[in-house]
Amino acid sequence: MNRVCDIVGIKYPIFQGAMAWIADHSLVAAVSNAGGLGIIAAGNAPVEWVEAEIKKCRQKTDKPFGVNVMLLSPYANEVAELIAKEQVAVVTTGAGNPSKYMELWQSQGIKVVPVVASVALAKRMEKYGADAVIAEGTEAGGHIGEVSTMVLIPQVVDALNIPVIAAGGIGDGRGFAASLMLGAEAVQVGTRFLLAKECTVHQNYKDKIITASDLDAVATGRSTGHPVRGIRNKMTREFLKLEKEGTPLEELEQLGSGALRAAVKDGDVINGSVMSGQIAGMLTKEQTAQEIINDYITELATISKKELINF
Ligand code: TUI
Repeated sequence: MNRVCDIVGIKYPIFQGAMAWIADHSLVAAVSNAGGLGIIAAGNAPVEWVEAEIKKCRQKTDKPFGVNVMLLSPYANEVAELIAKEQVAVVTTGAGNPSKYMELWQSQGIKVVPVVASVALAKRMEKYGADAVIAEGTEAGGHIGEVSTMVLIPQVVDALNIPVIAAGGIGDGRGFAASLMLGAEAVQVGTRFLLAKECTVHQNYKDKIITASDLDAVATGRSTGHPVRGIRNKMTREFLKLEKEGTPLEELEQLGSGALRAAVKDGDVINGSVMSGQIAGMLTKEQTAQEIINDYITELATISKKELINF
């Protein structure tokens, strides 16, 4: 029995992380059809795009899938209402506190699973009736918190009664097993699913992940209060230099805006933002979503059968 599988109605306790501009119906349906939970990333997209993606996803799978609301988006309110109207199975949220939407979603029977990066927000989410939380460590890609997965997960698990899903740096069955040992009941995987054959991100972006080494996924924007992790390139070097020089926030934000789209859609991995988790250094190949999920499950099974204590 796995509480997360029961709550969201999936076979394997593996969520696909919502990656803005990247996680569309093609990846999401593939992950859900493979027994995990695919999640459409609304990101900064207008509500019409999200609605069309939900419809296309429903044509490709009859399995549950989710939609993620990026709470810094100018369209967050409209996307939140769309999710209620469409009665999407699961909603996840990122980059903020979703409490003002939770009653609306719960009234429609939607499972609510916020992403948190601290114990304080995790506790608040449980109080508001969240069904589970995704606790995301700073190893993750994109917009990140400060605490590592290893340290965050057991503290969130101790503070909550609802299930915890671990995210950030979980690149194979070893990370999956470790997450379960820390008390998580499921994992969320972003960067590795970016390398899924069904993932429509530009090939240059995939190649940048495949060739990255352990030190290449750097955080920029700490001084802006919105740190973002991505693969080191001309853009991150310029951003860090400007930050050091004390460039005004507005100018920095201008540099960041549009940069993710440029990398994802145009393949501009030099001036664009190649958001990625620290686990990129371990990833070497493209696979189908089904192969990725099978790898996690078989590796976990092997580890579980191993004698872990043999001093
Ligand atoms: O949201 C993410 N990761 C993201 S969102 C994104 S799109 C974007 N594009 C350009 C600039 C910025 C974002 C790319 N990656 N992960 C979930 C996450 N949420 N990580 C950390 C948090 C978080 C942090 C602080 C959640 C809540 C929070 O505090 C909220 C509060 O009010 O207490």
